[in-house]
Amino acid sequence: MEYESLNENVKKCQYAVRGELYLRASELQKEGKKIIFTNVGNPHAMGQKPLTFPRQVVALCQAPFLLDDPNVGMLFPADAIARAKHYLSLTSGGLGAYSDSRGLPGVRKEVAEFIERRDGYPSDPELIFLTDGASKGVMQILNCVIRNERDGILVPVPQYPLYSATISLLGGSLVPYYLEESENWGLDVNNLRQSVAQARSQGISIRAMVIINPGNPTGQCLSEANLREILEFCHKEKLVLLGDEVYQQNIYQDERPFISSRKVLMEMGSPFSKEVQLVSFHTVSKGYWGECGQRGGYFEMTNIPPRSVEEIYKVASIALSPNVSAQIFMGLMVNPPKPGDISYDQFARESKGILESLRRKARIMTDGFNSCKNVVCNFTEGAMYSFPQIKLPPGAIQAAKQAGKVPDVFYCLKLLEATGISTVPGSGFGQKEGVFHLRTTILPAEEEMPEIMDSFKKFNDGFMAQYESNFGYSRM
Ligand code: DCS
Repeated sequence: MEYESLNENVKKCQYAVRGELYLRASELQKEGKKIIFTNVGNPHAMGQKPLTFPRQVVALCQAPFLLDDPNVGMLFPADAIARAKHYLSLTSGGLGAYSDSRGLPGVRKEVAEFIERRDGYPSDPELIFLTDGASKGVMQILNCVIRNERDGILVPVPQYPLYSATISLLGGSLVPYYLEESENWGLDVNNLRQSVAQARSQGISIRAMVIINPGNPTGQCLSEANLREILEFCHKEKLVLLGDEVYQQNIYQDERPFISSRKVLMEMGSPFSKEVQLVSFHTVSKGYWGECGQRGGYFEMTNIPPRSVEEIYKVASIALSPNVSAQIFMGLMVNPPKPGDISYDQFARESKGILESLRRKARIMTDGFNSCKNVVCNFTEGAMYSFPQIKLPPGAIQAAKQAGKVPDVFYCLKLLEATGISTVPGSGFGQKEGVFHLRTTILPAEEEMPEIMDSFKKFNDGFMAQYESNFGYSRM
């Protein structure tokens, strides 16, 4: 496998979340420097404790002999024991056996029931596939859609690089549509139309459109009206809508609660509800679960023709089976303890504690960034990130050029060296020309937050003073 002979798509593909900044941070950590990793939305790595109930259930499923121990009731609550028995009964030989390639039918039924409760419209378990994290689902679907480099996928910019990386890996074309920073990262359908017209003039046929709601890295929550416009657009242009809804539990304001694309689609009625093809993604990695390492996810298909569903099933079969323990996490996520259950109070206390802390941290971060010189930041309405714009003085851009670095990479490297804060440069998510950002997660421990923001401010304001001149700024 000589480097020269590798698949060119592999060489082209970039994934900034684990890019140059991450590598440098890992090096510094090895040298003994304290690093605050805010580059990945990985809550447990930042100290978040697992929710007790799901871990009890999965522990029992992993060690079923405990269920035969006469003392099991002293260690585990009765509802966790009952739930472990329930999930084991859904498997064909416990966690060590492959499941159906689409996932355990019993868990897919629980997911369908969750979707129905959430949206008020029935969902069909046959159209739900369980996956190893949402990432695998996105890759499977893009793999089915992209035929060649003339197939375009509309992707929001800034976007989460899973999309750009997978599209390059599969040899398709990413067609960007820009989110409006001055409109709180809203989506303007006129921008979409422009992007489509431009791509078509270059011979690209647009096949699908991605929305990330709530947004990564931008944190915005799409309004119902906006989702309607998007669905109408997909209907008119005959695009499959890929609704990345992995942050649906991560909402930090009350004006725009999460609303699923599917609910809006169903409410639009015929012909939209019967014709728009939609695939929605979810995961156990986010929300107040944050179980990234378990690798559990699902996608649900709406209006995808049965023959295409069959083909997607065939492709899923090549990987045999998604992780079975992760499927159980998914079952638990969509069917958590209910009021009156023995474990309910603890579960509610733990999950509420995590979400409330995230909400406070979103505020502390945004306010912290906005108090810094030449930094402006929209409030994190949802998801797990803050995405401040850094108005770099010409002197800094010049210095970056001399160092052979993209300006935001230069800034983030300096920040890392000075403070140990490891971020992702905005260019990794796609940027308008001449505008610079960085992304941090809002995940560091709440008690460490004021110190982190102080240290950021000290670095930033010093950096600006060092490079400032009177020639204007990078901001358009
Ligand atoms: N979609 C979005 C928008 C994401 O942000 C992520 C993960 C995923 C899908 C995939 O998650 P799972 O495969 O774990 O279900 N977000 C990455 C990020 O930006 N930081 O951490 C991981």
